[in-house]
Amino acid sequence: MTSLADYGWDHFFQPIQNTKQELTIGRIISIQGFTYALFTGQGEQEATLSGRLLHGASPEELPKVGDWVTFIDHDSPGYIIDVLPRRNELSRKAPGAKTEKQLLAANIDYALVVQSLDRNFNLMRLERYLVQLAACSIQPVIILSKADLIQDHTPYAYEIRKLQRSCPVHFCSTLTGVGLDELRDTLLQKQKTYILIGSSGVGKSTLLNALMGSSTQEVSPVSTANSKGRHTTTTRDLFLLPNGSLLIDTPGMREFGLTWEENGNTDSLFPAIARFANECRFRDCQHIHEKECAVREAVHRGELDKKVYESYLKLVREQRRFEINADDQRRMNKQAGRISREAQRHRNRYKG
Ligand SMILES: Nc1nc2c(ncn2[C@@H]2O[C@H](COP(=O)(O)OP(=O)(O)OP(=O)(O)O)[C@@H](O)[C@H]2O)c(=O)[nH]1
Ligand SMILES: [Mg+2]
Ligand SMILES: [Zn+2]
Repeated sequence: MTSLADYGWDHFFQPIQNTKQELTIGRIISIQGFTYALFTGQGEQEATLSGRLLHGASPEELPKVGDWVTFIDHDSPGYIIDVLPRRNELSRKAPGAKTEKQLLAANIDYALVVQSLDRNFNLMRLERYLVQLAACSIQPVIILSKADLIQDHTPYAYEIRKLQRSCPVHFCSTLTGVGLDELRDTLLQKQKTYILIGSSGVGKSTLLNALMGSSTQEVSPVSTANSKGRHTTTTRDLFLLPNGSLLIDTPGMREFGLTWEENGNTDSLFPAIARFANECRFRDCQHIHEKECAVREAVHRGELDKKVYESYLKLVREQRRFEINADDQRRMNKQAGRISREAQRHRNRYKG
């Protein structure tokens, strides 16, 4: 019998005490509209939202894949009552012009950032993923897929070293089987939750199927990495692998916008910058045009890659823009709330 622990339950998650009703605990494994598939310890079950969640919760508070929830299972489908406090949240800026945070999944131990070794490999896109993951407190593992397409791995490993991050880098191919045993037997741990992220066509679902040992997920019949727009996977789903680890497959992403809020920790999200930043003359150095900036000096000396430095400036600018827009948005929402409350009062007065 599969237990909650097999699905990643541990001492961090505490059921919210509720003496009135008998509540069951489950983990969200997939979402179709307002129907949620849960793993419960008694197997899989369907549930919908309780009225309180349906009408009172913000989009971020609604259950996401990976969430632990309490629910009432007297009826089928059951009713989800509460989302338990999350260990972390994987988010990005919602695609398009709007400044909104979109929550992709919850309670993730590691993100498998997949780039394929055709023309998909892009160091700066990789850095963007790694920065946002660090901001979400999720550890990354870099997966370079379709390793059968190249002869020599060393240039890729060399490029990634420029980011000066300590996360594992793993080459694999589902075609030749290279790297799969190591993934199964050493990298992916039992009862830990992993999420596959990356562009469409890099082979995320093919990799999931290889690890499952079955054709669980539909995969694109042709290699699509270079023809943008084919999105084979359309939902996020959590699977228990035969080796005991938990893996979420996701639709390919075109955009992975940053959403972190500045709280003085910017440099810590960029280890390549942080290495030198302590030596800057000014403690609040932005590393742009200040005198005696150790970061820029490191670029001149060739100890910090120029592209990595420039991507740092670009990502920080993007983050600032997000934060300013998010502030404006909050102010506007508050104002809109006030106006609609006043209008309501007005209407009530006339009614009464
Ligand atoms: N050469 C090669 N092709 C691969 C490998 N793995 C996957 N592919 C091909 O890449 C294509 C896309 O694979 P998918 O698994 O559907 O890609 P995905 O990342 O899940 O794409 P989305 O669901 O759209 O996000 C398929 O045609 C696979 O056959 C590999 O190791 N080597
Ligand atoms: Mg897929
Ligand atoms: Zn500096």
